[in-house]
Amino acid sequence: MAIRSILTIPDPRLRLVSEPVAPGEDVRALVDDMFETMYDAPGIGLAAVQIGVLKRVVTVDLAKKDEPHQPQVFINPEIITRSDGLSTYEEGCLSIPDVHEDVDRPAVTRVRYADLDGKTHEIDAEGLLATCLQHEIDHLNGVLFIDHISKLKRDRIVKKFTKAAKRAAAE
Ligand code: GNR
Ligand code: NI
Repeated sequence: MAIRSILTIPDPRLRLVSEPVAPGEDVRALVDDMFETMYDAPGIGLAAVQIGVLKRVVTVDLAKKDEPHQPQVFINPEIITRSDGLSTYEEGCLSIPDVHEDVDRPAVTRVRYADLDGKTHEIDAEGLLATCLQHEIDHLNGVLFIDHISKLKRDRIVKKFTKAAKRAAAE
């Protein structure tokens, strides 16, 4: 197990589409590293691409700080249906540190995914789980939460991180 470093914008890998996990492929070691990295950060969700692994693997834990861990793993997750009704959450992303913006997304989604044993499941996600899974599935498709806010705000955020990365590279 290891804490892995988390990619931040404007790393171009965050814009790539992740590959499906093959039937029978063992991703337990990857999932262990993802939980360790996510709990250390800390975050409520993580997509494998955020640690530079382009596989369709997501970890989630929505437990509060004082509660026991509730680790959830979603392999090859797909949104099957979305509600018409939207809900708004203030989102953040470990790949865009210290930026928080309101995002509207479908309030309820039906999600199909495989577990670590390769068994397929379907769940109706609502509330924070629905938002978090949509945020993570976006990552698997190279989409970031800032793509759901105004272009003006997005451009400002990207510019700030691009400048900071250039300054860091020049040192
Ligand atoms: O830790 C996280 N919090 C969060 C809050 C609102 C909506 C989505 C998230 S996911 C984020 C961790 C992350 O970047 N996952 O990709
Ligand atoms: Ni994120």
